Amino acid sequence: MGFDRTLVMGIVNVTPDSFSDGGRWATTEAAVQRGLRLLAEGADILDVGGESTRPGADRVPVEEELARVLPVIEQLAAACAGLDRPATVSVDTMRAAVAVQAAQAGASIINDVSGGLADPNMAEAAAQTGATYVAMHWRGHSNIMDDLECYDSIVADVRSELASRVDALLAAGVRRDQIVLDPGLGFAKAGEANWPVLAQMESLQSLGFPVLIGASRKRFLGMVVAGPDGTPVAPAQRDDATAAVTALAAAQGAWGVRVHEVKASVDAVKVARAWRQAR
Ligand code: PMM
Repeated sequence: MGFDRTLVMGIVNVTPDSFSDGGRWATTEAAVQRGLRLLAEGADILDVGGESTRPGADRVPVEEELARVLPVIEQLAAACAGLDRPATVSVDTMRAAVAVQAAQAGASIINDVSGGLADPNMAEAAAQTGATYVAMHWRGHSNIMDDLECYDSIVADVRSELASRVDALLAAGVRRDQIVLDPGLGFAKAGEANWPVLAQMESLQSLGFPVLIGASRKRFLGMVVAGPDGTPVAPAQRDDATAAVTALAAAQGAWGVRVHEVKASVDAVKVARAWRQAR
């Protein structure tokens, strides 16, 4: 997709247990309605996921994941095609089989939080579909990721681990122009550790690929806007902080931001664009 401004990816979690909106859009109909609402608010991409990656989550059987995402993708892809502006659907999955079937159902982006590490067939699936492929920084599944937070230098380590993923993807036949990188905020990264990754985004951008940022409602944002007693605010009260990250990420030239509430981020992108153009 075009890159003259930061794209806003709206989250459509078809899951009963995601950390910030679990259960709210768990049926096909509710998820489709949610996606249509986000499109009306200006989303460029609808990211449909059927497996929660919240810390501690267990895996969902593949049949269950397919049953959750495919009908939603089909309907939302049709809705995108009927718009008078470009918009598209992505599938948030770590499974090659789900990625391939989602692409057949109309998804044009594969958003893999494991960067190809969770499923040995994923790189080949990405190559075969030709879809845009988001490779996120990841060290292990949600049930163990809190134990994998050991870094020499978090910014340099994320960059070099993603560079290795890029090498593996290219070797499997994925084209360079398919690849988008994501530092994986909150994934094997606790609280404060996320800030240097965000603030030094240019380190990741220097690999030469578009960068997607997924800060929306994450705990480190809840901590930064916490009240005097230091208790993080609840996920649904982190949207203003999320929009602030969108503005900063867009000003820094991020390819996209993945967010729960689209409207504020669409406006934040416009602000950042006007700001950049006036420089
Ligand atoms: N975060 C979550 C899920 N999918 N995908 C990408 N590319 N980047 C992210 O940071 C990311 C993701 C977890 O958040 P959610 O449970 O609110 O969807």
